[in-house]
Amino acid sequence: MFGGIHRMAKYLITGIAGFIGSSLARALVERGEEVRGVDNYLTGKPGNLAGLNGLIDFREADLRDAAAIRTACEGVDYILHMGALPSVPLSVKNPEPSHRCNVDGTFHVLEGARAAGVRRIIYAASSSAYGDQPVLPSKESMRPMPISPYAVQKLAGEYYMSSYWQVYGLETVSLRYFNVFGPRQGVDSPYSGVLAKFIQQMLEGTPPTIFGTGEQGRDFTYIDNIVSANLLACMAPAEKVAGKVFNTACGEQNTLNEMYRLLAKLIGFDRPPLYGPPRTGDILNSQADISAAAEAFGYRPLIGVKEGLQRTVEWYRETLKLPAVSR
Ligand code: UD2
Repeated sequence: MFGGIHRMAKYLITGIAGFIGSSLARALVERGEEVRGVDNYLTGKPGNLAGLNGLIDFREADLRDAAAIRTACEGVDYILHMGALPSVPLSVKNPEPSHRCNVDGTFHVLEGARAAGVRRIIYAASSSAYGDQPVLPSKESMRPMPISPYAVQKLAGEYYMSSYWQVYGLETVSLRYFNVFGPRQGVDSPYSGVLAKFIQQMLEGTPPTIFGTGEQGRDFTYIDNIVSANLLACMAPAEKVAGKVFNTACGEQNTLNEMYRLLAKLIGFDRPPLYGPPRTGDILNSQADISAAAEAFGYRPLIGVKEGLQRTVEWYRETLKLPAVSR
C-alpha cells in the first residue's frame, strides 16, 4: 500500500486503555502503525487492550505526572490525547481530580510534545463546551458557554491547543466529540455514559432511570466515526486544521426517550423507564453542525445511530454472556 516509501509513523495514545483510546489503538495497529500508549487505569481497563499485548508499547503512567508524560512523548510523531477523567456529574461532585487530569494533564502532554518535537496532537475535546446554545445545530464559531467544571476543563484544553499552535507552531487539532458510544464503553460506574448503562441494565432486566423528562437531546455518535475523524485529522494539511476546533458527531439529535425506545426494542425489554430528578450541570439539547470537519478533512459519519446501537448491543450481549438479540 505504501510502496516501501512510507515510514511508519509513531503514535502516542494517552488514555489507551479507555473506550476511545483502545479503539484508536486497534485501528492503528491494524494499519501497521507503531503505537505507544499510556494509561493509569483510573477509568481505563486492562481488558480493553486484550489482543494488543506485544503489539503496542504500553506504559502505565498518569497524566498528572509531568516527567512520565514527557518521557512518553519522546520519538513520537503524532499524539492522540484521549486521556481524561470524563463525566459531567463527577466533575460537579468533585471537581479537583478532573481538573488535575483534564487541565494539568493536557498541559503536560503539550509540554512533552513541545520538548520532543512532536508533529501533531489530536485532542479529545467535548461538545459540553457549547453549553445551552440559543440556536442549534452548534457551529464552532459560536461562543462557548460551558456549564459544568468538566466542560470548562475540556474547553481550557482547546484554548491551550490553539495557543501552542500560535506561539510554538506545534500542530494541534481539537475534535469536539458529541456523546460517543460503542463497544468497550465502561458500564461499571455511576458516571458511565448513558447508553452503555441503559444497555447493561436492560440486558440484566433492570429498568434504567432517566434523569429529567427524557426530552433532552444528544447527538449520539458511534465510535467508528470518532476513530475515522482522528485518522483523517492526523493526515490533513496543517493549513486546514492546525490550531482549530472541529465538531465530530453525526449531525443529528435523539432524545433520551427515543433512545430508550430504540434500545428496548433491540433488546426485547418491555418495561418502562423510571424517571429521576434532572442532573445538575446537564445541558438540555446538543446537536452538531459537522460541515467544518467535512470541508477541512473530509469527515463524514460512517455509521448511523441505529446501526451503531445494534452493533453495541450485540457486543455487550456477547461480553455479558446474555441471550441473543431479539429483533
Ligand atoms: C458529556 C458531553 C460528551 C462527553 C461526555 C463525557 C454534552 C452534551 N456531552 O456527555 O460530549 O464529553 O460528557 O463524559 O455535554 N442520563 C440518564 N440516566 C443515566 C445516566 C445519564 O438519564 O443513568 C442522562 C444525563 O442526565 C444526560 C444524558 O443522559 O442528560 C447523557 O448523559 P451522559 O453522562 O451519557 O453524557 P453527557 O451528555 O453528560
